[in-house]
Amino acid sequence: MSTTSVSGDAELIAGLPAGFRWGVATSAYQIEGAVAVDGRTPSIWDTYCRVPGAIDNGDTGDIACDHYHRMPADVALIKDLGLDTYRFSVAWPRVQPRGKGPVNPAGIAFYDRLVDELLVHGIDPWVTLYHWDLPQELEDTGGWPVRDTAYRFADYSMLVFDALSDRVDTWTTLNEPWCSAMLGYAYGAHAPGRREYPAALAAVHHLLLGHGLATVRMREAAPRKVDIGITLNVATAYPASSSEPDVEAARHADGMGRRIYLDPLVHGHYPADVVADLAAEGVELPVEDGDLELISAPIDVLGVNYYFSQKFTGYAEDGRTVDDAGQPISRTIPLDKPRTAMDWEIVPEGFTDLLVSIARDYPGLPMVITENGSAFEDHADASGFVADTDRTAYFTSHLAAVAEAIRQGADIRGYLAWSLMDNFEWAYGYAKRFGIIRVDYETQARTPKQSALYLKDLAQRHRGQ
Ligand code: IFM
Repeated sequence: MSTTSVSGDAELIAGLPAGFRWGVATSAYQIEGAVAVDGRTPSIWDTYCRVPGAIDNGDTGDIACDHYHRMPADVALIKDLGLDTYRFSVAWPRVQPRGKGPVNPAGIAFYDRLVDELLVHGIDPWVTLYHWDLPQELEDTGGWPVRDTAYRFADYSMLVFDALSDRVDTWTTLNEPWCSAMLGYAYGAHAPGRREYPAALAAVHHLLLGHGLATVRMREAAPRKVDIGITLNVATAYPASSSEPDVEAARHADGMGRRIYLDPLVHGHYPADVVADLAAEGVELPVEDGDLELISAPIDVLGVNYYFSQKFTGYAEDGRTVDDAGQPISRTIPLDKPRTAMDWEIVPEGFTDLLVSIARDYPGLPMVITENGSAFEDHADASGFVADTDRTAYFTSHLAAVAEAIRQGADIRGYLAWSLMDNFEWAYGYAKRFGIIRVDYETQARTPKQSALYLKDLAQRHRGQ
């Protein structure tokens, strides 16, 4: 494990290159609300939120932060924080209801206004095309485990690209395909709540195929130079010891979490060890001729979302190294670090190690941190202000980790904090708060937290240096 040598804000700022982006990120279902407005149809998340027990407290995204109706004021908040980039996602069922047919004029008009509002304030819009809100009708015909969904995604992407690419410079196809595939189809923890391991692996491939199809079509249609990429949630998998089972367990975790995405995207093939692991489980990726050429179409930027890293062991608690099915054990054990309210360990050195390893294994690929942040138990004072020293410290240590990775040679061009404001944290509902701006869900009042003022100050000082 590397140690982070950048300490102190001045040193941290000095370690970030000129032109480094400072921004914030959100996603459509987590903030917009207005789920039945202007022709939007249900997504898999609208459906999943109705499953009893699926979401803490029975919460839904029906209203969320009501951003759909408060968008200009929210953009003004970003402007007040002096941030230069806003990464948001487009709701597929808003723009293309039921996942087929022509663009919905009222739906795309919202994003059209949002882009204009951002540009008026000098903020760069960064569009994510898919942040998990698959139109329900496409799940009804099989969802991501079905190949056709990749083609539907490319068609939808072009509707958005045609409408906004005259003004939007940076495009992310998918946010965190691991979550869509594994949480959605293997573990049943996210919409659509399925627990079908082979289907989840088919989803991995079709998500990547959708990315490739959309990337190629957008590139061909681009009216000018635009940056196109994908965002992955990735982490460092540390072996618990140098014993063979522990090293194997970490290799397996790294393969399933990181290399199964990055190798086809950058090198044009799935990792041989991962393919062998899957074969041992009786699973084959549904690759057809030409798929890997599409998936490895060149990208301009890799979005990295980082929250925590983990340690892996190849031993079960009783010391066995295989499970009842004869498969090798790979399970996490604590690193013994402090934790956030998500119960995620705080491992900034894992961030440095991750970024340096990506730079080493996939050279020539510029990176932007498209999400990084933390949930803590916030306590607001009477005015709504939260003195979130814990979240602020998380930002300091993780920005220092980024600066350290840059010092070690990684090409990292920006940092977008997750998230602009408290929002719907998927299966946790509104119980977990990641925002740098507090949202009072009773009144929808927004109040910048201490961490927001901290990031504002850092960005300002970095620009002024
Ligand atoms: O809220 C999510 C986001 O939608 C995707 N990345 C991780 C965040 C925190 O869990």
